[in-house]
Amino acid sequence: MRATLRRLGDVIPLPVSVRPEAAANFQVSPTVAVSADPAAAGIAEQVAELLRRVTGHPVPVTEAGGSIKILLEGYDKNEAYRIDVAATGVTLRAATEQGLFNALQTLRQLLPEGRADEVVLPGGTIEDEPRFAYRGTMLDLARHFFTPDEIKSYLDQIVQFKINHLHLHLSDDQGWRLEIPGWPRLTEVSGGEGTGVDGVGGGFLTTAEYTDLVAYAERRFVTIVPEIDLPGHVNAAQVAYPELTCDGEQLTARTDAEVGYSSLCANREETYAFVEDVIREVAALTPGPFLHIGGDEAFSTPPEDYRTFLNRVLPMPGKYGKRAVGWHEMAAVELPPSAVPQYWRIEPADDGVARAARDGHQVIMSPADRSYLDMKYDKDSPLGLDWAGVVGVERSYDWDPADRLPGVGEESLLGVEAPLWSETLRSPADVEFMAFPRLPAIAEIGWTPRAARDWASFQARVAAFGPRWTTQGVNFHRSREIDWESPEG
Ligand code: TNX
Repeated sequence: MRATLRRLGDVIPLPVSVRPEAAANFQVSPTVAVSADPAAAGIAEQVAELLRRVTGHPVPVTEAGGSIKILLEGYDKNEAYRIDVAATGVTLRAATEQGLFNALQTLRQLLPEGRADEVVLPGGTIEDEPRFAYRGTMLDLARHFFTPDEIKSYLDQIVQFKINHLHLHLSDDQGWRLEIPGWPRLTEVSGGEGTGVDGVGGGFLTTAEYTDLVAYAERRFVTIVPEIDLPGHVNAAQVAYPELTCDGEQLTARTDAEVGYSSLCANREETYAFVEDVIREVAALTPGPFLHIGGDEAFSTPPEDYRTFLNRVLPMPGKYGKRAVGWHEMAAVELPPSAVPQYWRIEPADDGVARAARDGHQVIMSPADRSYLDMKYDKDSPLGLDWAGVVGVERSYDWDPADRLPGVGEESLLGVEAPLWSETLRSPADVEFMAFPRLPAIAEIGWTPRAARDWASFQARVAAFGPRWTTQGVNFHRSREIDWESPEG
């Protein structure tokens, strides 16, 4: 089949600078080869593999002489890259492998997704770098567990949009999803079958599986951000260890979707011994800089106890070499300097987050009425919740994190994250349905300069992903807000 030639700027997220040059289109010939600096051999092999898949040509990787060149040079910024497409060849340049990996994602979108008889890359130059360092999404493994292979497959999907952080919500009232050395009952009792919402599903990651997953993510330049939700959302932990309640009573397992009824006991030393063990073990298993301690919806923790608890616990990630991230309720106390509040509510202002920003804290922006991937698209959505309203594709795109909260401007933002809670989800296809096409919208908000963003342009570019996702076998919501392209070929 003859694939349609894409335009140089038909990429999500939209690159910072796109200079097309029609006379410079590059025809990928049967003798195409990839040449790379030895230090970029890994990326070169991935570029070659991409071209093999699309063209069917052998595409060898050589040290010199190939018409596709991969160079580790120029740019001092970690994630920046440049692509030059000329009639005679293509060059990918970046100072780091991560920058080259970003270039590879752009290149992939400029090519057809499936096999094509004639493959032409649009001529010209792309220069690109992200607006924010943190562009994330979150999977809730507690309400519904997803296996390591399912998480890896989601990782492979999200990196296409230059998402570089995957936050894993690993514990909640229903289940505990990460093995913790010294506390075996957490996963033996609260990680098994039937511990998902409505008693559906269950499971947990062994430390070996988690380590393997983190390494898999690292090879794709994705930082895993593990979350242990404290001091609320802890019923699963307390069922496994009754000594984590205030009076030692044996609680019963719960698989309903209520929130706010459980709490650790702020006035018992056992609480802090447990929490410190968990934070130390999770920190030891996690190479990335962040450790998320939750802090949300602690409705059954008296406010004074909440502050006591956080004042004891917030320094712990730092003690084990990590930056504490927490849902923005944690801004009720004075935060350690490196701590990052994550705003998740729908209100137009928040005093705690504004104060944290004024004190120099970086903030992650995840307003539920814009960035929550678990909200229904519209009232007819078969999956999802609607407590923050319905969130269509335009609604998820057409906002800006730098004017979401008074006192929290561009310079206070670490970035954006799109959380996906899994109360109503049962399968990877459900995850994909909720994430696509809204996650690409959030990815573009996190990457593309604000002034360059435009809903009509996004609408047109995301339309090409209909056939792409179909070819990839990835589910998505065929939103009527998008005029989806017909299948490739
Ligand atoms: C609120 S967002 C929660 C979660 C729920 C979610 C559902 C947040 C920090 N807490 O416990 O799963 O709403 O949208």
